[in-house]
Amino acid sequence: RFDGVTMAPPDPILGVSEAFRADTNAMKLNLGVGAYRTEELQPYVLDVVKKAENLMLERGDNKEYLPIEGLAAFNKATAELLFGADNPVIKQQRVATVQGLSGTGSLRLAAALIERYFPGAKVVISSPTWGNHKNIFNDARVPWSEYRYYDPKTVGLDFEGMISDIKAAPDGSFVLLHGCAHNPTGIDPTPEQWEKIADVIQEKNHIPFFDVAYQGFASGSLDADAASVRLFVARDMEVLIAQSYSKNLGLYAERIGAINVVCSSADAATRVKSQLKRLARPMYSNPPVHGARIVANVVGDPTLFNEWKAEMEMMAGRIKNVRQKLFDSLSAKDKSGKDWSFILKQIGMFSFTGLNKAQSEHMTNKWHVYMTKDGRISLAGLSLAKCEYLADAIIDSFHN
Ligand code: PLP
Ligand code: TYF
Repeated sequence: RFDGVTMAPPDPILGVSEAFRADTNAMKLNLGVGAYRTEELQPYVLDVVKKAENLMLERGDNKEYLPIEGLAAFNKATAELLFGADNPVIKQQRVATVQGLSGTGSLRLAAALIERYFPGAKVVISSPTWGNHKNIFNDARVPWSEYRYYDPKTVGLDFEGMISDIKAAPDGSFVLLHGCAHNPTGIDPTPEQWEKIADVIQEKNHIPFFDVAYQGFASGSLDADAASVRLFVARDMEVLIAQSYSKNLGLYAERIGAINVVCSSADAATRVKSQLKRLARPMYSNPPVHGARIVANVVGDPTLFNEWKAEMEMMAGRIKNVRQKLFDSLSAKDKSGKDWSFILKQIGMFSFTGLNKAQSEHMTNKWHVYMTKDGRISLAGLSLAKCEYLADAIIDSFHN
């Protein structure tokens, strides 16, 4: 009976927030979870979100069930944001788009599709990757293995390793790629490297599977951050893409995202969509409406859309400023001659510091700086005012 149930380990990312909440020290700093904070380190609700919510109240929108595939206006908007409204795949109706429970739920639905229609097919994921990827494929019973990605020696991309591991994967594997702002490393391939990755994936008959959790949040430009996905789509490949609005619209708790499957014909897209709906029905039946309406309203209204872009630039800009200040503080304080420029090369919400587990623990135990044990820090949870303190803590972690 339930007596026999064993204790589950805490989540390596969300467990950090739990430990942070329990710490009473005034200097404590939560750089664990990837969630945007203001310079005052407070959560931030975007103005455009509040405006969209006001519109929804004024209109008296109801709470009826959505169709299984989600809100039509959202599905249209989300595909257009991802591919660009003029993309031929949209005109040719070759994309099956289904609203999902944010990025995680959309990935999980895609995993269920792979398990059912590609039995035995493997997903290859980067080493390292967002920790939840492994949980998702394990629970969906989809076999996975890793390809090399991060090179600790250069604190950069192990491009040769990546290419040779993707080549070595069985033909027809799914290759999981982060669309932009790779989590946790903050290291993305260059446009030339993306082309070579696409070459190998095509050669091997693999299927690219994108996780797009940071569109617009990495560079501040929605189009630039979708360039990797669009490059594959332009090659007429079949592509799988999971999207999330947690970060770029700050809708973390609304659970809004989508799964898109680019197919070779409109007919195939219709069939794939029918199967995605069939998978969703017994899992959660239909998705929540609130976040979908917010996205549809923001993207569908030119004024709100422009305001959103400005707020995204503001958020991305604040993170860049903090990144610069942390680099400056470390370079000024550190007498060891270590080159900290990798911090400036990384993009997105995180910095992969190269600190090991013992150093991460020292940061937490002595300095009350909470971070994941892999050495990742969320710069979105850092303020300019706290950069010097963090630099002192990081340098101190090398002397213990
Ligand atoms: N994928 C990556 C790489 C992420 O970093 C995240 C969130 O941190 C997600 C997916 C999913 O987040 P959510 O389920 O909130 O959309
Ligand atoms: O910080 C990260 O990498 C994410 C954050 O349901 C997160 O793990 C937290 C909760 C959740 C999805 C993502």
